[in-house]
Amino acid sequence: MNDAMDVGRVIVLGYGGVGKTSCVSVFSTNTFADEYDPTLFDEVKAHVIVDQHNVVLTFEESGYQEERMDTENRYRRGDAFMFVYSIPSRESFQELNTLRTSVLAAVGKPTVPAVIVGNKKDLANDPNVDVIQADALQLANAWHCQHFEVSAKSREGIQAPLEALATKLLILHALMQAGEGQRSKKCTLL
Ligand SMILES: Nc1nc2c(ncn2[C@@H]2O[C@H](COP(=O)(O)OP(=O)(O)O)[C@@H](O)[C@H]2O)c(=O)[nH]1
Ligand SMILES: [Mg+2]
Repeated sequence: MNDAMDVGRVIVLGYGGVGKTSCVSVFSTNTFADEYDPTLFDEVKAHVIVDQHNVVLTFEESGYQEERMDTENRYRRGDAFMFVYSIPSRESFQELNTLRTSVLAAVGKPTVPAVIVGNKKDLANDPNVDVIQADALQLANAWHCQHFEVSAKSREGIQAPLEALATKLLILHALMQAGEGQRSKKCTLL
């Protein structure tokens, strides 16, 4: 197996308690804790194989308890964004638009590479389930990104957003390297 290729950094956003830490913990070490620890995790690396490439992604969790400047700097470090809501919480879903608007304002771009993840699918049969898939698909359509429903707890569907992010970043990484190659070729020619 070739050495792992570091393809970039994913910022994980969403309401407190939706399962940001849990999803990344499953991505990274396939571990899940029932206890809720509201502190943000430090950066976490996850390995995945896409297209026979051994890829490593770095995840960073964004939360509400940090200063605005810290949050903005965090957003600017991101190569891609994972927006997480909890399927049983309409409020956590509605929050995503506000979060994306803050990201776009911080990075000063009209769009960013992103995925939307609805977590806690294992609770989708609860009578108080609130986010229907059609609404989430509509949002993903508006943002031109992929949407996944997962359960960090049962692991259902959890690999798909990781692979989608890795594929996206691998392509961006390759494009960037090709761009740099072109530039350095021009330099030597000049
Ligand atoms: N039932 C269920 N609980 C989950 C799932 N993912 C996370 N949790 C629980 O939800 C709580 C908050 O999760 P956490 O990852 O810390 O949320 P964060 O604040 O977004 O990082 C914890 O008690 C987790 O055990 C899931 O897929 N299903
Ligand atoms: Mg957390």
